[in-house]
Amino acid sequence: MPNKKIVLIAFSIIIALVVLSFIFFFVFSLIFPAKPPLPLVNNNYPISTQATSTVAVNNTISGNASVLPSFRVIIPNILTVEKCNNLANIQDKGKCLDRLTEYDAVNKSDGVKCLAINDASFRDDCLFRLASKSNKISECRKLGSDGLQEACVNNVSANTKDISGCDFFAKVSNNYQECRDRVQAFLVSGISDVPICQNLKTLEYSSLCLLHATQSLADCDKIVDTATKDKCRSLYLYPVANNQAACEAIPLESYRKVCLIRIKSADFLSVDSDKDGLYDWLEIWINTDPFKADTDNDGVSDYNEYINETSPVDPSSK
Ligand SMILES: [Ca+2]
Ligand SMILES: [Ca+2]
Repeated sequence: MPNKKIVLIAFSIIIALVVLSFIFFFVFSLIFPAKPPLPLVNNNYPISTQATSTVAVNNTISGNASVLPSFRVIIPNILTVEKCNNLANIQDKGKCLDRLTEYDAVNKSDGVKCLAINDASFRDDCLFRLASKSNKISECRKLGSDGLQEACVNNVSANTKDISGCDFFAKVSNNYQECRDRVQAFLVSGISDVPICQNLKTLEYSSLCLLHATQSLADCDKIVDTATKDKCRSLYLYPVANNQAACEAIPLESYRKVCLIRIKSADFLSVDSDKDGLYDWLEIWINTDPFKADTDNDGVSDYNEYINETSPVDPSSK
């Protein structure tokens, strides 16, 4: 009997230790959380700093018929084969079943299952997500169109931080440059890398690069070049500014003015002050003037330069 009692006490002590260690790690994670998310991931500029960011940006520009599928299809938990089959409309039923198949294929990394999807956009969506999940350039080549293959390669290269993946593109093409700039933007990890960001030719990646090279607003103050420091401070201050005083404290004029519009506009994400086809939030991100349709005065609008991949801030490029 006493032995049984000892075993019981020992068992209770072990349980107590396990519970205590869980409490300890929970409290520890509250006090020392993992690196906090960058402030960009909010609705003030709808740009994520994750590898899929440009795809989201390209899909948001008005008038730009994007070749990319809505690859972030979220499958509601409530969707079941039975519920799909109960849908009255035959097309809704088909799409519902396709979405379920896609969900299953991505979960199981089953490319053959993707090919069984009837709807072409869901099928491509499925292959795109699988390729991004496997992070293999070879999987990107299975996609149905050049545009999708390119988007996929961009994504995989940025995810794997492997600049050699960009060799997929012809070396003289803008795509090659963009792909490399993108990977660089994800490779940097310190103030000493800021010069790399300054040398990137793809405008949106220079902003992203700067955010990845710094960890906080305080890091911006360590940058020697004044213009880059102001850009850095603006990138951090803009998304969290939610009143007039906070907006007015932003160093760069374009960020400051767009911030003041944002806090007063209920429909800010579709505000295009200079009516050139590029939203204000995007223009500050890519360094063009949101209040001037042709920032570099070369006769070609910012929108056309952005779409044609010439530089909207360099008059010798048009
Ligand atoms: Ca505009
Ligand atoms: Ca121009």
